[in-house]
Amino acid sequence: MGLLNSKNPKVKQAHILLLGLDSAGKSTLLYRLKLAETLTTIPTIGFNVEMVQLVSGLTLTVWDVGGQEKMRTLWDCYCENADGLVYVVDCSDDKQRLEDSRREFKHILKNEHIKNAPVIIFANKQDLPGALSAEDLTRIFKVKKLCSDRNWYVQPCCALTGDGLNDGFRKLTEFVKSQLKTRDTLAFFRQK
Ligand SMILES: Nc1nc2c(ncn2[C@@H]2O[C@H](COP(=O)(O)OP(=O)(O)OP(=O)(O)O)[C@@H](O)[C@H]2O)c(=O)[nH]1
Ligand SMILES: [Mg+2]
Repeated sequence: MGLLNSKNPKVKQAHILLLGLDSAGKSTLLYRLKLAETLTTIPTIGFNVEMVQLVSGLTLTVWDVGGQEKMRTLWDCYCENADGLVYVVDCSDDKQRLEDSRREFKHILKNEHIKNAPVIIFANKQDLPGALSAEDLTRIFKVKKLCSDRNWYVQPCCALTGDGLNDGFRKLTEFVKSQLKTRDTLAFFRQK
């Protein structure tokens, strides 16, 4: 993956929360990004945490939290310290599941800890016939309205092949760096 590089000296750290319904493709995406391999996943009970180094100089600690219904009630507990949210949607899901995903997305955006945190939505499983496009997902999820208080981007992808992942994480890096810069500047002036 073009973004991966373990030798960049100007490393900054960021915590990223990776959410989405069960079977959206979160763990597949995470391991594709980290290892450039497609791993056979099993449903995540609890969470996976992985560090991923990007060429941009940013090291991401990615928290991949299980998306099954009973686990979604715990998502809020993972928001503290998150510098960015990556939300994965299975674009081949039926209407009801897409509505469930939209509802959960709307809910998590209200969490105080990630109030202004940037959001990347991965419109996943674009390889499947009839998959919802990134444009339609943006419209159906009302992303423009829900994310009016933060930086956001909707990236079509296929986590199985890795298509679209670099572009989405490049955008995330851009947003997170700008967020961290603002935070550093504020902290500097508070110390004065
Ligand atoms: N066709 C297709 N299948 C995918 C893609 N991404 C993931 N999958 C498949 O979707 C299934 C679920 O993927 P996971 O990565 O385990 O999903 P998850 O979001 O981590 O699910 P939980 O851990 O239960 O929350 C697996 O069979 C993956 O191989 C994709 O882009 N295209
Ligand atoms: Mg998983």
